[in-house]
Formats: sequence, structure tokens, C-alpha cells
Amino acid sequence: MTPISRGFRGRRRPDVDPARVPPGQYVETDFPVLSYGPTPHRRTEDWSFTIEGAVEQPRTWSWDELIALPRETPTVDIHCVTKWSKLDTAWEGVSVDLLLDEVETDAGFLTAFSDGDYTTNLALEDVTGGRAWVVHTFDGAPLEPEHGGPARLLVPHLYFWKSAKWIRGFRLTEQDEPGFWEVNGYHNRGDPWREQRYWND
Ligand SMILES: Nc1nc2c(c(=O)[nH]1)N[C@H]1C(S)=C(S)[C@@H](COP(=O)(O)O)O[C@H]1N2
Ligand SMILES: [Mo]
Repeated sequence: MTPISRGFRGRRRPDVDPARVPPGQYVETDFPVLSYGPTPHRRTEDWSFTIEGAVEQPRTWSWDELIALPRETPTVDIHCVTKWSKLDTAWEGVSVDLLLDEVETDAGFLTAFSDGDYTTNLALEDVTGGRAWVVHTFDGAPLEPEHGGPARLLVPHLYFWKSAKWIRGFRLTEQDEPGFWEVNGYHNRGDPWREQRYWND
């Protein structure tokens, strides 16, 4: 008799090193969609990315300019505050270091803003040093609108709500200004390894 292969018993929890999974999280093999509000469908011809606010000169990139910039291919684990984590997600995009190098600023914070009014706040030190990207490709294909296409922010060392979908730019600020979820009870920084889920964690 042939033993029943594991593949026929439905979805299993993948075998993973538990040290890669932050406290309170479980590993998801699908890629759930979590969006507050409808999915915008912006054509790349009408897309641009702007760094504005507390900068000497604002800087804007068109879609063609952005995708012509040097690319990085981060493969990273992502962690949603609703407790799913997805390991080894493969992206392609532009390092935030490279974009911020194009402006002069003394600001310590930024608000990432998106089509559809979503915002999220980040300290500059959380998006520099090779830890954040504006990504336009997932698993070798153009990023789907549901997952934030044409481009989204990727800040994998913080909970995934910080990775703003449908991103259109950064507004640099001298004071930290809580974004959409941060004013609605989520933690201001959101480090999954410290379980910083809600404002009092
Ligand atoms: N613009 C925008 N970005 C967003 C969200 C959103 O509702 N709007 N949801 C956030 C949350 S809570 C999560 S978990 C991830 C979900 O990304 P996904 O739908 O690609 O899984 O996007 C984040 N970025
Ligand atoms: Mo989330």
C-alpha cells in the first residue's frame, strides 16, 4: 500500500525555524490581502513619487524614472499585526536610502502617503541603512493592485501596516506625526519582535 502523501491531507503548516517567527505570529503560505477601503487602480503613466515637506527642494520621480533607478531584490519575512507572517517573500525595487539621498533635510521622520488617503509614519532611521524599499515587483511579476501596485513601501522589520500600498511619496517632518492606523490605536513604531501591536504595548 502506498502511504498517503502529505500533499493530499490539505494545507499543512510549513516547517519553519521557529526562531524566524515573532511572538504571537503564525506562518501563512498564502498572501492575504488587507486593505482599508477600495483598491485604487492607478496607471503607471499617471503615477509619480514625491519627497516633500521639510526638505530644501522637493523631488519627484515619474514611473519611468523610478523603474530606471538601480534595483535591489530583497527576500524578506513579513509580519502582519493580525498575526500572520509570510517568510521569504521576494521583491524588487528601489532602496529608500537612494531616494532620500536626493533631498537635503534635517527632518527625523516621514509620513508615507498613498493613493486612497492611507498614511503611516516612520522614523528616518527605520527606513535607512538598507532596511526599506519602494517595490514594484513581487515574485518576478509586476506588483498586483491588491498588494499595492503599481508600487508600495516595504519595511519588513516593522509590522506590515507600515508598508504602505499604492505609495505616492514621503512627507518629511521634524515632529513625528502618527498616521492612519497609529491614530486609531496601533503602536507608533510596531516592532514585531517586541510585539508592539497597540499603542500601550
Ligand atoms: N494604502 C494602504 N496600505 C496598506 C494598507 C491599507 O489599507 N492601505 N494596509 C496595511 C496592512 S494593515 C497590511 S497587513 C498590509 C497588507 O498588505 P497585503 O494586502 O499586500 O497583504 O498593507 C498595509 N498597507
Ligand atoms: Mo495588517
